[in-house]
Amino acid sequence: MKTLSISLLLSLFLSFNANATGSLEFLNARIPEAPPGAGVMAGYMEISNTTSKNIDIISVNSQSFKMVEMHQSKEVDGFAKMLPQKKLSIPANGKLILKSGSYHLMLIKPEKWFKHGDLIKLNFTLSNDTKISLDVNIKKTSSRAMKCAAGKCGGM
Ligand SMILES: [Cu+2]
Repeated sequence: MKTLSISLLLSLFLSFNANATGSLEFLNARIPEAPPGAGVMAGYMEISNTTSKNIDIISVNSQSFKMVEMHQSKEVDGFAKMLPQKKLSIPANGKLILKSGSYHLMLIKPEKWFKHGDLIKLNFTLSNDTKISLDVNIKKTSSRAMKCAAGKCGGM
């Protein structure tokens, strides 16, 4: 039963440490502010895997949004498209960067208008049965970045 108690301890530890969990580390997480009434917002961040095993993010949700999807922006036949992803894979001892024109979180139907300085809690479920909560700031940004946040720009 030694394994069990260690994983219990680990999950206690995880629940108090949003940013450094001993498995995934989140850097520079931000959600660009969108105009009032915008139906979607985007989440960007750098996710590092500090373990020697690949880790997948298998779902993301937030109380502040109706739905959170994992997307990849890609040019298909000359058009910028967003392809829904079933998971985001972070390689062992590697990282995945969520940014405009690439992988990102698509935050769908905000419950209200969120503006600069607001804090959004994102809940990640990982392939290793771990859950991580992360507080992410809404950040004011340029109009181009805002368009990108709404998925209306190509690769950048
Ligand atoms: Cu998207």
